[in-house]
Amino acid sequence: MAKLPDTHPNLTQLGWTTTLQRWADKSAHDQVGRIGRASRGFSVVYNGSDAITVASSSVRSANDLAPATGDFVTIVDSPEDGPSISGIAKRRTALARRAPGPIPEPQVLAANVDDVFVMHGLDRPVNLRRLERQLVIAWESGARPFVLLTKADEVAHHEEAVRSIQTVAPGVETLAISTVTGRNIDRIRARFTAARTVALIGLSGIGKSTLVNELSGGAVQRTGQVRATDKRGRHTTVTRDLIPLPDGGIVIDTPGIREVGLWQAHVGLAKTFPEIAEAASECRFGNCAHNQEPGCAIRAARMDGLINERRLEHWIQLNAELAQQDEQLLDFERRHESRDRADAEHRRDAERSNPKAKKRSADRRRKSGSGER
Ligand SMILES: Nc1nc2c(ncn2[C@@H]2O[C@H](COP(=O)(O)OP(=O)(O)O)[C@@H](O)[C@H]2O)c(=O)[nH]1
Ligand SMILES: [Mg+2]
Ligand SMILES: [Zn+2]
Repeated sequence: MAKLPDTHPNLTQLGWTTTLQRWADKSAHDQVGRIGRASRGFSVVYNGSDAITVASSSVRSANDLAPATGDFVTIVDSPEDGPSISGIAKRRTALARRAPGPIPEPQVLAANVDDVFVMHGLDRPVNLRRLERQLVIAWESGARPFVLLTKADEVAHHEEAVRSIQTVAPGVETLAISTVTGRNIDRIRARFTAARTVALIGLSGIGKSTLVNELSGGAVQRTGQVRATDKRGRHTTVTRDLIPLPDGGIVIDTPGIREVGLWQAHVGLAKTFPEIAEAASECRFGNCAHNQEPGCAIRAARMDGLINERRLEHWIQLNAELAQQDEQLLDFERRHESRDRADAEHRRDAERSNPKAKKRSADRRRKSGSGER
């Protein structure tokens, strides 16, 4: 696993604030910091002078909140077990997707980010449906999305590509960039003021880590060749890493994600499809299916040519996906409530009768390593 860069930003440069300090002071702690990389057993935390490794499992069992890259945390030092995360501050924003797998749960890709750069390579056709999904999770996070079209040096008509993307991403600033020619890199750099945090998302092989290296003026992230045959990148970046930049600002690099599952993203959906959401809000019936219902504002807008058919179709699908997720969650909660209660009682009983069991299971978790899948 690649090492996190050897920079030592102070707490303010990491985004620590007086509000966070007041939150931290509510409970006993030995250190505070920001998570640079979160893994199941252990996390790397920037504590204002160093990057230290701390156990992250204790909070998970305490309140079932898994630490994520970008989280602000309190840390307690134990002479026996070393440092561990004792608290996670409420997230100002959280970029999350539905975790891959059968269980309906979120996976936080980056916490407390200001901007999300949704990146696509111009060396292949932009997958509009993927772009729309990425924009939904980006808007839902509470951060501000941007679209970056990378490798502008590889195509002749990148301004045309930018214009066509603007119809898919209304209200989202879209830029064609190149780390080869330096195109628009200054404008990107200008976003990184003070402790502003930017997360990069997109498929692997599109130049996320190359941009990080360009911004940080060194080879902090490994980059990979793209296979010529299918234009797929190899996953050179395997963890979500927070990288403080030498001139201020913070970037979070992520491994390429193919599957952009939405997680409870009704707000993000409306912000990604504003023209459709607005029309839908004017339908006579709240549960309008936008087919043959009287007073359907979507149908009216379609007839006036105000709504793009492809976008409407995707919006309907994503809406259905979210509605289905709401159902699934309700159902899941109902079925698991009783089981969770029984599990918790069982755990408490076991720990009461054998206090060492708690420590042993923590040790085991530590030994089982911290690699992220
Ligand atoms: N032509 C061109 N190639 C680039 C550019 N940015 C990155 N690359 C190449 O794209 C490949 C994948 O880059 P990488 O940063 O590892 O992609 P990541 O998987 O998104 O992090 C590498 O071979 C880079 O050299 C660019 O602006 N122009
Ligand atoms: Mg990478
Ligand atoms: Zn309608």
